[in-house]
Amino acid sequence: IASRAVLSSIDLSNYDPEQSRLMDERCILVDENDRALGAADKKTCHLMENINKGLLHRAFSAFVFRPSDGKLLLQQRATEKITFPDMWTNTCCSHPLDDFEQEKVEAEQLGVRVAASRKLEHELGIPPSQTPVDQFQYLTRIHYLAPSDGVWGEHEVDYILFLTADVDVTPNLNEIRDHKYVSKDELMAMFDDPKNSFTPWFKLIARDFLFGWWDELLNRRDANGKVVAKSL
Ligand code: DMA
Ligand code: MN
Repeated sequence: IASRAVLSSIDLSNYDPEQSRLMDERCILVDENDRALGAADKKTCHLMENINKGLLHRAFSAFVFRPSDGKLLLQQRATEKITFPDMWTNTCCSHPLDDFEQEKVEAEQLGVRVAASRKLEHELGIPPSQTPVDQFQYLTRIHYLAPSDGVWGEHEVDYILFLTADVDVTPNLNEIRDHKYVSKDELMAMFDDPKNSFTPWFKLIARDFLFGWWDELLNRRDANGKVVAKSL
């Protein structure tokens, strides 16, 4: 598959320079069974031209819940993002990179956990000490394809990771415009308001996994009423 990907002539100079630079990161290419096949730069992986030929890469979607009230931390993607700008989405999404040995480790989903901790710091400024890799609860992996605009899109095997933790947020404004904590009802109201737009993967994961899991999470509290994180 990788050999058929085009080295595209798409010019990134009209995009934000930092986001253009990040297009040089190297994603892990996988087959439909999530078997690693090699690597390709993020730009190549996210061009619909290549996605339409079957190019698929590994990703994660992290969801951080606040222990005191079980609210979910959302982010609104920055206008500078090349794919899916300005959309509301789960706490943090990105890719384990071929650039880092640790992020290629598949046992216990270590690679995606390490990548999640790294990107929670990069995008939201959350100290890695607040996102220990063994605290993430791995739910499942989903294979999905979603166009962003005519040129860009996503085609991923996406690992869903939940974390219940108190975190200190210092937004990286090149990555996120806004962030907020929402309850399940508040999120449903956001979904119902046509003024808001959401990433396709967040809508999908919310529908299929999040809402059911959220009820269970809220039922697991300690003697002080704090939400308790437990393995599934
Ligand atoms: C990519 O997210 C990953 C998923 C699951 C869609 P992203 O576009 O936020 O990643 P990055 O910020 O690293 O480009
Ligand atoms: Mn991707």
